[in-house]
Amino acid sequence: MGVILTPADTLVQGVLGGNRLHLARTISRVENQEQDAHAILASLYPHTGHAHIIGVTGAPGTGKSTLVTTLAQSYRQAGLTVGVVAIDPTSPFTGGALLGDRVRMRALAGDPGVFVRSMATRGSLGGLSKTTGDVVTVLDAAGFDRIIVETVGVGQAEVEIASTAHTTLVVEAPGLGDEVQAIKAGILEIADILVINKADRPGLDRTLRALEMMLEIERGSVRMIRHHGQLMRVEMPAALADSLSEDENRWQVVVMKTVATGGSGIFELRERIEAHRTWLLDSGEIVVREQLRIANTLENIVRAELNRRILASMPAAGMDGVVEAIRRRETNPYTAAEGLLRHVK
Ligand SMILES: Nc1nc2c(ncn2[C@@H]2O[C@H](COP(=O)(O)OP(=O)(O)O)[C@@H](O)[C@H]2O)c(=O)[nH]1
Ligand SMILES: [Mg+2]
Repeated sequence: MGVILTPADTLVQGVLGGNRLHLARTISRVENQEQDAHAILASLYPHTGHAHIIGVTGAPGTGKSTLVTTLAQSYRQAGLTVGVVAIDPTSPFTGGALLGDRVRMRALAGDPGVFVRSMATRGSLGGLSKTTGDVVTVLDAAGFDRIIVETVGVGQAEVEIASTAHTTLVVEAPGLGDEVQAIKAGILEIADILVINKADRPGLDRTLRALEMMLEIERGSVRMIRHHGQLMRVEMPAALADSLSEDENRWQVVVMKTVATGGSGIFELRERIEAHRTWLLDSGEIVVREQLRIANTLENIVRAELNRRILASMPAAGMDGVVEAIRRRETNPYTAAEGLLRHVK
């Protein structure tokens, strides 16, 4: 409709040359999965691998967007450039938390060393949008030193962020009470740093104790055992616990306290993130994380492409016909699936 699209080559050159308008357009094109999106990403890919990617996840309202904003400002003070990707589930009532994020992150506007992109998950509950990894690729190619990805932690999403980021922050807030107790064990597996934000709020000590106890259990100095059906906390002799967690090369997950609105604890948090980055590089663990990231990316691309091909090769009413045939027991889902796959080119 009279819209002249910027050629892909121009966009790629623009992104690599630091043109913000071209960067924004490229991200839109990637996000909307336009036809030339893969070609653009393929051209940008050789220029990636520079950024350190920081995932920030946690329940809604824990102050993640505020924390990301303050953290980005802190990185700017240290002379580093920052790309931010904020992902929020779309709310059918307010049109999404995007508006709130934009307001929250307004403090970052006007700084050429920062680029903020808000994305909606379009229906799915929290988690990563399908194209989050691609947007990170674009920002990485654009040369940002740190890329911060904010996601709402809803079950599986927490695990997804860990395979996208180099360093994962899990954010809690005091006063969530039972919620802290209910944190799934999985969260400790993905957290490189635990953050209690809103440390100015009542209930800090209780939250801190709950998280530290979970960490102790993880470290092995405390064991939970079942005795006559009751869960009991048993302290191991310090020497035994020490010998079990003697491994000096292991990263120690700690709990950090922050007040994102006032800025306290932010410098220490930044230092801890940087310490994790240094540990990843020195220990060689960075290779493992990169392999995980790449395998995840590859799998997503293959799955999306297969999906597209299956849909494209299916006759318009094909699926309905097959479903009906299965309902009448003329065939079964297993044989029918084989048949559908045979048409995929
Ligand atoms: N008291 C206090 N409020 C905070 C703090 N950090 C964020 N908030 C407030 O908590 C609310 C939710 O923050 P937001 O960053 O949108 O949380 P998100 O949903 O996790 O992204 C906002 O009103 C913030 O101003 C903090 O450290 N202390
Ligand atoms: Mg938010």
